[in-house]
Amino acid sequence: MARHGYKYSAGKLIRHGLTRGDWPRMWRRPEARSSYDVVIIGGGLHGLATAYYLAHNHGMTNIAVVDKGYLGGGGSGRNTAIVRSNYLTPEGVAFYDRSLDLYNSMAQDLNLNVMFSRRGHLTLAHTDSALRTMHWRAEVNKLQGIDSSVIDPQEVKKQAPSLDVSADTRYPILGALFHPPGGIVRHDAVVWGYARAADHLGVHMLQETEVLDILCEGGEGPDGKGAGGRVTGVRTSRGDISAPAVVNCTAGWASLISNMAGVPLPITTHPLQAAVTEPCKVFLPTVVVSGSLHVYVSQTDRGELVFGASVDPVGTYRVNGTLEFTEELAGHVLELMPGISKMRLLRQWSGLCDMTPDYSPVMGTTQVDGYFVDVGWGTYGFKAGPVAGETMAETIATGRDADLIAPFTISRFTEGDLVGEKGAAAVGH
Ligand code: PYC
Repeated sequence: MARHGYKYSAGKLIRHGLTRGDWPRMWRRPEARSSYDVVIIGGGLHGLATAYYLAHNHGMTNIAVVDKGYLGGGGSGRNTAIVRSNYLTPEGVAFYDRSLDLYNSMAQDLNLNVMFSRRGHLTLAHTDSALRTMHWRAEVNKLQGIDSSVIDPQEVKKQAPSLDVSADTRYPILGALFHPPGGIVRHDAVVWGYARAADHLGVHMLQETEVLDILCEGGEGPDGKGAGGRVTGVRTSRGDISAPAVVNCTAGWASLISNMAGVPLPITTHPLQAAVTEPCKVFLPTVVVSGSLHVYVSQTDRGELVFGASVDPVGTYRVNGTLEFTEELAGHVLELMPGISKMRLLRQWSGLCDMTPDYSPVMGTTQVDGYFVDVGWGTYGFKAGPVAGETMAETIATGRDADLIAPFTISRFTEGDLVGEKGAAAVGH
C-alpha cells in the first residue's frame, strides 16, 4: 500500500462502505504550537504543496499551514482546472513543464485519483497577428522539447468537431496552437491529496486562523519590518506563533499580507469569473481557448462545460457574478460552437487574481530574511501548484532560490529583468 491514505484491504474498504462505518478524517484539526520552523500563510494548493514537499523532500515537518478560511476555499477551489506548458518564454516553459510532470505522477505520489485527463489543448487564432504569436510559441516550445505545433482549421475540426471552422463566420478560425500534453485535473482532489499527504507527514493545518500581522525585527521600516530585517513569526486570530521562516502563499490578498512584512508587491487584484453548464453527453474532447474572444472551455468527465474568461477590468476584492460576464461569454462561445445554443448555464462563480506587470509570478526570497513569497499567480496558479510547491520547498530548505524560480524573484522589478508572458495567458486581459 502506498505511503499516504487509508491502509485498508479491498475487502475491508467494501465492508466499511456498506456499513457506513466511521471514515478516518483526511487530515487532523490540531492545536497550534507556539512555534514552528516554517509558517505558511494560505491553505490552498500552493501552500499545501509547499508544506508537503518541505516534509517529503527535505524532512522538515515542524510546519504550520494557516488559513483564515478552509483548505482550498480560495483560488484552488475556484479555477477552471486547466494544465499546460505551452508558454512563450523559455523560463515559463521549463517551469510549467515540470508542473505537468508532477501532475502526471500525482495520483501515484499522493495515492489519490486526481483525475488527470491529458486531452490536448487548442489555442485558437482568429487573426494573422494571433497566428504569428502561435508560431512563435510553437518554436519556443519545440526548442525545449515540448509537444506543441500550429495546425490548420481542418485539423482543428478533427480535434474538436463541435467548433465552427467555416470561413464565413464573424471570427474565422485561421489555425491553432495544438498542445497534446495539456488537459484538466480535478482541482479539489489535488488540494485534498496534498493536504492528506502533508498531514500524514506531520504538518499542522490550522484552518479558520487569520494572520493579522507578520512579526519582524531589524528592518529599516516601522516595527522592524522591511529591507534588512528578519522575520520572527506571525500574529494570528488565535495568538502569536514564532517562526524563523514565513511564506506568503496567498492569492487575492497577497499584497496586503506582504505589506505586513514591509515588502510591497507590484500587484493589482481583479476578480475572474467562470461558469458551468448542465451536464450533457461528452462531445468536446479537448480544451479550447480563444484569446481574441476572451474565452476558454473544457468538458468535465461528468459532462458539464466549464467556461472562463479574462479578469474583470476593474480592480476590486468583490467576487460578485455579473450579467455582463454571462452575456459576453454566451455570445462568444456561441460564435465558436453554435451547436450548444440550447444548453443551460447552471452556476457562475468568481475568484480573485493577483496580476503582475509581466504576467509572471513573484517567487522566492525577499529583502526580508526568512520571508518568502509565492504570489502574483494571475490566472495561472492552478497549473503551477505542484512545481511552485516543489521549488518553494527547495528555496526555504536551502535558503537559495531554486533554479526554476530564479527568473521570477522580486528583484526582477528593480533590475528591469521582466519575464513577459502576456502572449501566453489563456485570454487577453
Ligand atoms: O492560462 O491556461 C490558462 C488559463 C486557463 C484558465 C485561466 N487561465
